[in-house]
Amino acid sequence: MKLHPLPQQTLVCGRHTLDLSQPQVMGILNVTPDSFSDGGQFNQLDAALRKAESMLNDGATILDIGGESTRPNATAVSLSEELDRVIPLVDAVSRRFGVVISIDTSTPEVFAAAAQVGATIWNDVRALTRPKALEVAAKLDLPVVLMHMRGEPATMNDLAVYDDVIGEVKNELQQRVEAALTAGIRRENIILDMGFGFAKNTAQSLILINELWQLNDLGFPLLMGISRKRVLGEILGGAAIDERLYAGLSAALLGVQQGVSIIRTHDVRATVEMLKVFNQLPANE
Ligand code: 7PJ
Repeated sequence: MKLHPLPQQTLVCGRHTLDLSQPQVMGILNVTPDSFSDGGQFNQLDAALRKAESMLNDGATILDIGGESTRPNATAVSLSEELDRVIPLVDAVSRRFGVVISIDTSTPEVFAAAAQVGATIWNDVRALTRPKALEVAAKLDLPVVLMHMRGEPATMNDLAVYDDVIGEVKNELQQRVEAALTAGIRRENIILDMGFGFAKNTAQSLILINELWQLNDLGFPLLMGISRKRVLGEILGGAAIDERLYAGLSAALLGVQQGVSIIRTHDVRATVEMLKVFNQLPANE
């Protein structure tokens, strides 16, 4: 049961091509100081590389590397700090593994430097709104993920006011698409994301889960990131982060049934197994 046809079957990411005729799994590789907190720089890089390898063995085809926390109360990282966290890891992953690397950043200097050492997707929760972001993305000519958010992580929760969640998310994404196209970003390079956890409360997230198929009207591949997020904890009546796996898989399955092409997740193996059920349905083979 695939409810929606895809706008495009492949995504060219520099020297790699992703097949979007079946949903792809993007494994999350965070390098914020709290993610691998067992000591010195080498240990951190080594731990991150082992994590990368295990996610690839589990079936991830994209690794999403991020050095900036977007939690509502997170402290901002400086450019040099973000570069120090991200670039050595991108370089090492790119040399060691033939995988598509996306960078979760809003800072054009960070993505440009990462692209130099092998990153090929720019994943931006701020949808290329920072100065020079559109221009740099157009010049690099690599895929970009434009995610829906309102305001900044520090203010976004106050902006979670909608008359029509899906309609407004769709319109606001469409505005970012237009900005991107105007800046010279090619249509084939655009991926859209409804932005779970960013300026949406639980009730609004449930409406989004139910109606995200409507975003296919925009004509771009969709990415969904709901793994371990607070909304799942709230749906479950107060589940801790490590108790949200099954709820996250359920939401992701509802997403792929409605046309989502890329699932961003911490739990690669479980997600890949879940997708085997979906992929082996006669209509999806
Ligand atoms: C997302 C993201 C998401 C995209 C984060 C977390 C918060 N990028 N980066 N979509 N979330 N494209 O993983 O809990 O939903 S950071």
